[in-house]
Amino acid sequence: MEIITSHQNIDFDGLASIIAAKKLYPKAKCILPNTIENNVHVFLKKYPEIKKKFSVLSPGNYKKINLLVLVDTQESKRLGDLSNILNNHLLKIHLYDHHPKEATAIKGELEICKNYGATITLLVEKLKEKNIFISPLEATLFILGIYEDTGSLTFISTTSEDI
Ligand SMILES: [Mn+2]
Repeated sequence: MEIITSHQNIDFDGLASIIAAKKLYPKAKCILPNTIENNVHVFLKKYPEIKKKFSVLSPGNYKKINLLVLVDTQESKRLGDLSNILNNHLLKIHLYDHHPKEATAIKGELEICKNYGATITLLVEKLKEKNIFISPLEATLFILGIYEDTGSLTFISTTSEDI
């Protein structure tokens, strides 16, 4: 089983990045962390078509996971209970993240990490490279991720790519 997930207390960049990564990994199941920021919760209530893209993963199925696509974090301590799957030596990990790499970072077979203002910016780059269609609602969610993580393009971490 392939899964795509993000950090606990998921924010709009995490949510947007999961939805974008699903377009690169169509067979993977999207998994929400068990804690969600309130504004993301409100968004998911308002847009059930996004909410329905997510599956529920029970700990009983952790052993079946052979690919973890992790977006907007590289830290096992931000995964909560799901960090247990990292003990599986056969697990492959693909990372997409914009945070500076810490010594404690998870190692991935594939690491797409750039110091952009938001992770969704680097995933949108990938979607554009592959000419993958982005719907108006997806574009709205993606821009929410960029706006939240860059303080509406005002934070010093904002890059021209985010704009
Ligand atoms: Mn982020």
